[in-house]
Amino acid sequence: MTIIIHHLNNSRSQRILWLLEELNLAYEIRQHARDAVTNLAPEGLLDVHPLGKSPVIEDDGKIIFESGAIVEYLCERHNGGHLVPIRGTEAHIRYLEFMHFAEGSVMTPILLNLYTARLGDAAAPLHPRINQQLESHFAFMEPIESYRLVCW
Ligand SMILES: N[C@@H](CCC(=O)N[C@@H](CS)C(=O)NCC(=O)O)C(=O)O
Repeated sequence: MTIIIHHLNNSRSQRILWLLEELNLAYEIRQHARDAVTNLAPEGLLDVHPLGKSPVIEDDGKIIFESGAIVEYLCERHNGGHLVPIRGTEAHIRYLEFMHFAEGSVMTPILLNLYTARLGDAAAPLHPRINQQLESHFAFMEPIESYRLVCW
């Protein structure tokens, strides 16, 4: 059965499109366009999930939300085992760390940066801390040779 992905432009849904391509799966895109003024998702997404957020997929009668959960589900259900390190290995620990790092850590300064940009000068006192956090998180994500040797 074809997987349906509810895709919102400029969103985390891009992660799921990438994975669907990596796994060579058949899928259908239901496009949802951000409002040109508010940049928010259209109300139609509320018909798919109560939070009205993307990504959401439909597969085999199931509706699945939350990008990290969708990634794990697709790998487990649709032959993505080669992308998931074996449990109990160092590589699997790194996999878990970065699976949660995306939403649990790095997204906080990214979103603070986006939202405070709308406040203009009122947000100026917050910028040094937000910038420092953005820099440290992105530097951390860069592949460091010694770290890679230990992990992969
Ligand atoms: N933690 C969720 C976040 C979902 C989320 O916030 N999606 C954003 C796009 S990246 C969205 O739909 N925003 C539209 C809105 O809030 O109106 C995930 O990883 O799927």
